Amino acid sequence: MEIFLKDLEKDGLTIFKDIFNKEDMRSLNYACSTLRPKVGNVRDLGWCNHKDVDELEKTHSLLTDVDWCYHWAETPEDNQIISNGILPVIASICDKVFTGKEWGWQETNKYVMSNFNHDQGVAPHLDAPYLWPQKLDCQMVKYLDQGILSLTFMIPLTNFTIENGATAYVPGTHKYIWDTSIWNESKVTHQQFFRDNYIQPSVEVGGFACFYGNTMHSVMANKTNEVRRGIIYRAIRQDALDEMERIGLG
Ligand SMILES: O=C(O)CCC(=O)C(=O)O
Repeated sequence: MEIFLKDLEKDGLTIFKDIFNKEDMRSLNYACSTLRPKVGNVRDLGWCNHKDVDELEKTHSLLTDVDWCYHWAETPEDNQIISNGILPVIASICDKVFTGKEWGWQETNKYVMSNFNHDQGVAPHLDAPYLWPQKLDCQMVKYLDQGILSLTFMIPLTNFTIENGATAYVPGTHKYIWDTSIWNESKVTHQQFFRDNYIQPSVEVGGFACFYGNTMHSVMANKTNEVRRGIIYRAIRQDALDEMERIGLG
């Protein structure tokens, strides 16, 4: 565990191997393959929020008739593999990383992410509570106590490879404080910076990636015809969760 924590501190990212039962993960993948997409990117339509997806559903079967580049579905709440297998393991890592500080899961961001054959370019970003696309001037890192504000877990349900779009990261970017109020204006710079510096670690079923929310990362092209699927959970320090509640951020 200590070595993982050191990696996390140095790079903002660490990969755990052979933690979960592979058969469990494969059966979870099967169960998740029929979940209703909630939001995502559709070829020729672009990003669709939940209202757009509701509209699309009026005329299309979401799982069979829509040409997704990627979509996110809500993680099942009542799944034993998640509740008894995955959550206790990643919660114990949060207890270590947040060292005595209270934390909780971001309730609005427990997703199953399916990545289909596509090449939509990179979309480098930071996670909550470091970046709020709907409220770019909210920069909690600048006024809350110092220290880690969030930890994201990306748990593969299929092997994540360079070919099928394993998540990519820029190591060390958690050491910087970004001015998110100019995030949109800086998009082209971020994309170039990202393309010049990213790593794309493969993560096999049974393992998972764990990274600070302010480590720059991106969804990547899937050049295969297989679906790359994973579950994402995010832990957020309690004072940031309280602040989110106060401001009305999800
Ligand atoms: O699906 C991926 O590889 C990345 C997803 C992601 O970056 C996110 O949800 O913040």
